Amino acid sequence: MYDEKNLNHEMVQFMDQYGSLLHDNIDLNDSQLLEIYNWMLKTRLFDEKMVRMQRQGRIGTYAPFSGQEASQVGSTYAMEKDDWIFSSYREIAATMVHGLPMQQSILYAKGHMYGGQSPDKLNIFPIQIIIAGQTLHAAGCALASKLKGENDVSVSYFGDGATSEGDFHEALNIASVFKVPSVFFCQNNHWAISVPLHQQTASQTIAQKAIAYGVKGVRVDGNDVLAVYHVMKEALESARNGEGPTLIEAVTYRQGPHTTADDPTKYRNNDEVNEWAKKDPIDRFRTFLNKRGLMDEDKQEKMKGIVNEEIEKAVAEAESTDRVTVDKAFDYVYDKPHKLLLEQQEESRQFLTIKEGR
Ligand SMILES: Cc1ncc(C[n+]2csc(CCOP(=O)(O)OP(=O)(O)O)c2C)c(N)n1
Repeated sequence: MYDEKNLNHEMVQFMDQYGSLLHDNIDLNDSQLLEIYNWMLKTRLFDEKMVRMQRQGRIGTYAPFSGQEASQVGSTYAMEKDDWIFSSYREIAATMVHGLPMQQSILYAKGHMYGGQSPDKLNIFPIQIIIAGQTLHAAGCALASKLKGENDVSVSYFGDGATSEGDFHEALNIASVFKVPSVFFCQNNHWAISVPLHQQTASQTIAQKAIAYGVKGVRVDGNDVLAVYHVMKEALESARNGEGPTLIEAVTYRQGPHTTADDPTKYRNNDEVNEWAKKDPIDRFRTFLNKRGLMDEDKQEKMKGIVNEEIEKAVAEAESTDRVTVDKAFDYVYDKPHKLLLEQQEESRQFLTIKEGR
């Protein structure tokens, strides 16, 4: 018999809320620290731009991730190029750090046919909308890598709401039984649309769910980019060493709405939002860098300018990308052409010709 209240998943922290170091064993050099900050700033400005573009009718419904940059950037920065990402709609920062070009995310938000198509040689699966479905894909990919003797790790990103889904439990179970090289990265942003965390689970933490599956569970301050980087590094190493999966719970907060289609003031109160605003991951890391003499206002403004230019360029490229007709969708189902699909493609071409009166 054990006492649920005595389960101990202390939250790993490297920096306090005021950007002061709690550990002196960070193994990142100055240029890496600045690179991480640059990613956080870039993805925040990108996110804000996307929300404005949605309001202008230039993209479709969009799921903002502001507030979750430390979780996403810190974790992906720890990954190797060959590692796989299986993400949902809110993990744009993670996929960008792993190499997905900005304009690809814009094309996706514009509903472009090729928006969900990862460029060749990028180990990033298309965005998953079915909550928790990607955890199974990651477990399967990790099993395949293990059987083939490859050295990569499959990382699935998902929210706290996903842990209420059967897929999440099945994925953890199978990944654990076969000891596959996988990391399950939960961004506990406290809300699944309008459903608060305490209505998703009666467990004290999400990390402790790992115990039931015989895998390692870690709880980390998801607004502390240094802590996230380090716990992720360890989890990846352990997966690569054949020690099986880790479940990471990154405790963070979604500052904006679930998507641009909902109004969070209808379901959560301002006190909560203001409390979390004080824990903003970018402000915290900037204070840390300031204290180290690595950042000041001038540098910050310069960085912002460069990043904004990059974003505008990506937007212009995405907006000038030609639209394609629906028959092109058949080209990307299988690696090699398939008779039945070719028939359907021909049918769709004929349909388009009739519809457009060609
Ligand atoms: C299987 C399934 N059920 C319901 C939905 C509708 N839905 C879209 S987002 C969402 C909430 C997901 O919350 P969470 O997993 O915490 O991720 P977050 O959006 O906070 O990143 C739901 C229920 C869906 N996409 N898939």
